[in-house]
Amino acid sequence: MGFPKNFMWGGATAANQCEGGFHEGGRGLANVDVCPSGADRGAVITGHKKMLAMDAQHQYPAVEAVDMYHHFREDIRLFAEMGFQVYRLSIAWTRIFPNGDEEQPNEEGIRFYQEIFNECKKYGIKPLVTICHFDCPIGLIQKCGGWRSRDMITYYLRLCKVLFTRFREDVTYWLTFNEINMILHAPFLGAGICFEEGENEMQVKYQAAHHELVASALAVKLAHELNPSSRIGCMFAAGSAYPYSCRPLDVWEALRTSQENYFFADVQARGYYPSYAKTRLRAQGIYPLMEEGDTQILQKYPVDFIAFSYYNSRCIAASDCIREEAEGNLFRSVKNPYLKYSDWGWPIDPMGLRITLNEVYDRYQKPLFIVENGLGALDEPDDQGLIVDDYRIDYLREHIRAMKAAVEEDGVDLMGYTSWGCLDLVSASSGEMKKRYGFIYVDKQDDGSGTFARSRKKSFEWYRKVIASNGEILESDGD
Ligand code: BGP
Repeated sequence: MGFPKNFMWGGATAANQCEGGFHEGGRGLANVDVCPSGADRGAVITGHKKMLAMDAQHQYPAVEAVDMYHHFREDIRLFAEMGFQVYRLSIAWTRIFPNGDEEQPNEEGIRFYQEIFNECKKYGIKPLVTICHFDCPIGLIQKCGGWRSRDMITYYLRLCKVLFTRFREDVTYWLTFNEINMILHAPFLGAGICFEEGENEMQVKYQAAHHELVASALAVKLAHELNPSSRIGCMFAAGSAYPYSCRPLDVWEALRTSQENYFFADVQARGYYPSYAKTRLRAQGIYPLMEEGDTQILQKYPVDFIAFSYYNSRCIAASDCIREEAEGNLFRSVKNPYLKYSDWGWPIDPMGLRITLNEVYDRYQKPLFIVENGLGALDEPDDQGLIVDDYRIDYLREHIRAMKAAVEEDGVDLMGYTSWGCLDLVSASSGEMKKRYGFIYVDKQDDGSGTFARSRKKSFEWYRKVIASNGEILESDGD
């Protein structure tokens, strides 16, 4: 049986992590530009260190990133060579509205994305566009404090309207917010929020979440009005929460963690706040302000499909159980003794992808799309200058096998798969270049050196065969 014929294979990037050209084409400054690499990054992305401009003491990796702004033709040609049928990219908000609150968009920014879509079309690649991937204009952070303000809904919808109208013929698949649940873990990155001394952070985060959820529902409405054939999805960072043991307290804690993670998609897919969230928020004294009509908006405009990133599962223990911690996709959890770990300490759990796919599909019964998955690793060229990334091939192969089992044996309705960082780009959590995910190596190093030259890693040819065989050929040559 295998993958359905119309299954979409491809790769994913985000504007701030690959484009660079931060001051070109009339682009304005965004939160993502002022997130430095190094020790302060954590405090900045979590909203605990206010940095709304660049200073001389820090390095800002998004400024140049991997210069896709000037290399996109070459990059898309390479994607086409691998046989991509879909390319997930995001729009840099400040290319379209440099300050965020202009009445008219910046035509140069629109032209840039039009050229990208033209290139994709040339090769028959469908764009899957994230409207907002960790991206908020500094102008709006200064004006209204980012998504803590309800005014953001207006500015966001202004962006959506321009995108849905101007790219009506080019884009069918849209995602409203990347990893919307990241508001809870990296609120400056996810929502442009800087906390004030002594304020109730949970209240601010859930207020911002409410604004994004309403904005997301209104974007669904607008997309369908402007183009009834468009399909619009939510996107959250997934990864099942396993109980550390079968002790009921551990099982309970895992369930609670999992509900916290599903909260956003629950609202976006089902159209209402789940009762566990309402009750628990109230119990903590958190009351997000809602306007009349919000409930109806959420209810009337659920998403068409559910997209998610999957890097790893998480292992959860009750708080009275002290265990060794593991790293993960901005989430921490306890170390799972049954799993291997990446160079960055992230668990590697292909079976967890099958579990997650089943869990998400059971919960929502809507088509799913895996829009991020991959291995961040140190890539060292061999004597011939080739990156022999068998570890990446192993990781992806096992995850694709798990995905295949979910489709073939469990009946999960899966639209496609875009592996993360199909060409090397800046890491979101650490700001490093040396944490590489790509099939395409980019000569750009953490000290800022490098020519931006692109070259094919061993995984490039492997993925080409995977796509050409619609996921049937998964072994690499010589295995
Ligand atoms: C997700 C983000 C991506 C990406 C990925 C890998 O959280 O949506 O932007 O970066 O994780 O994470 P990292 O870059 O931290 O390795």
